[in-house]
Amino acid sequence: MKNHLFIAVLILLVLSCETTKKESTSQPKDEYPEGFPYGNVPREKPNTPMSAAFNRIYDGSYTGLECQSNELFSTFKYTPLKGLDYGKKDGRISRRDASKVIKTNGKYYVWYTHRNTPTPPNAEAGNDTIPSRDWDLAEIWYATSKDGITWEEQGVAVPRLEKPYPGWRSVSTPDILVYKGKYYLYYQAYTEMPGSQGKGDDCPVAASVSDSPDGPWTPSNKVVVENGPEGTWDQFIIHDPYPLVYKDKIYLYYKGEMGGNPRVRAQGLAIGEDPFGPFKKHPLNPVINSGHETALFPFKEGLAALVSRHGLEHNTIQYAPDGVNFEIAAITSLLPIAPGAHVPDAFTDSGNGRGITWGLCHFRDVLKVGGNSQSYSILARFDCDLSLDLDDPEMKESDIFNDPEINFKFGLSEKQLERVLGSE
Ligand code: AAL
Repeated sequence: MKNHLFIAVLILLVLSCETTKKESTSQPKDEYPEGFPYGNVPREKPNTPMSAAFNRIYDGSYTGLECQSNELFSTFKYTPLKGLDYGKKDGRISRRDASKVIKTNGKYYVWYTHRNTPTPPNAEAGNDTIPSRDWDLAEIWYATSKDGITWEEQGVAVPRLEKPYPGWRSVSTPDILVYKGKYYLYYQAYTEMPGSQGKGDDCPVAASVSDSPDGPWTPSNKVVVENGPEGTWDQFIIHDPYPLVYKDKIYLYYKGEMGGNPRVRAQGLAIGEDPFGPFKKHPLNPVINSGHETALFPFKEGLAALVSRHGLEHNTIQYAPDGVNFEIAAITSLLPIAPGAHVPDAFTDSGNGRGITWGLCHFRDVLKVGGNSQSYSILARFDCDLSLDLDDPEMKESDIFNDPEINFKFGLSEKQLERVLGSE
């Protein structure tokens, strides 16, 4: 009995010390009479003076009070695909820039840039048979899958077109639209070698239509999303066409490059009612100030976007309640490159978008030879929790513990080492 009493007294003493310790570390009462509350981030904005940082949590554009409760925050996990053959893995066969993944006929379908050339890409030596870029002299191929990991390549969907039609040099970077019972593939349609005559990766967008996801595909044989007029932000480049059905129309997002050194990439929006156009570019273009290949998906009444790689707001997930005025909803890392998300409600225009949990992406420059124009790319799968219908706490972890060797692989360049060692 005495022992139990002694233990109880001891516990009470410890607890009272703990409380005293916590109180002693909180703000002095006279500065914040109420003090910023202890515990997780309060659900309601506290009635106390707050810093810009904490005001931002409540009044900013984030869609959650912390990572765990932010439906538009996720980390990303990657899985290699099975079933796709890259030959001798010497840069001659490449797959990249996957479309959105759709499910039909009881299986998943994906379309992508497929290149199979006698040599790897060579920016200086490109010609009628040597590709100047990883996506030059390419076709649109497709594959199907039961589980999104093992894929069966079905072959070509859209080959290079005949001259002089747009896409005779190369067709790449496809995306899919299912609209009024038909299937449409949009793609970058090259009429000259990327990078030729000192130009950039210049191209417009064309499209093809089919009654079936398995084809045959009939080309538009015309440009569907035009380059902008001279002197405008998208005068040379219309990349990464990405159609959704939203507000009863086709909302086709795309990447433009605004020039500059390094180039500034931004995302534009063109809206149409006929899949082969005309598409009217939004007067507020560009609508996203960063990113590169940008996957978007319906979320609640608006649209969300995975904004990766480039720009002031790279590595963010953004949200526009109107599909036009995007704000930062979350900051993340390890975003997929060239994501082709599985977006079950991409074309349903439900007004209550549910979000995404996986898709395909690519890893480029696999040979690590020069830039990505000297090598090849592989497709891979990404998983995440950006869905209102999934609750996967592991995907809400922001703290990534990589094997240190991964970080050491991205060590200082020779030039940096010289600077650091002061021997410059
Ligand atoms: C991709 C996309 C477009 C570019 C090139 C191939 O990531 O942005 O398609 O043209 O790179």
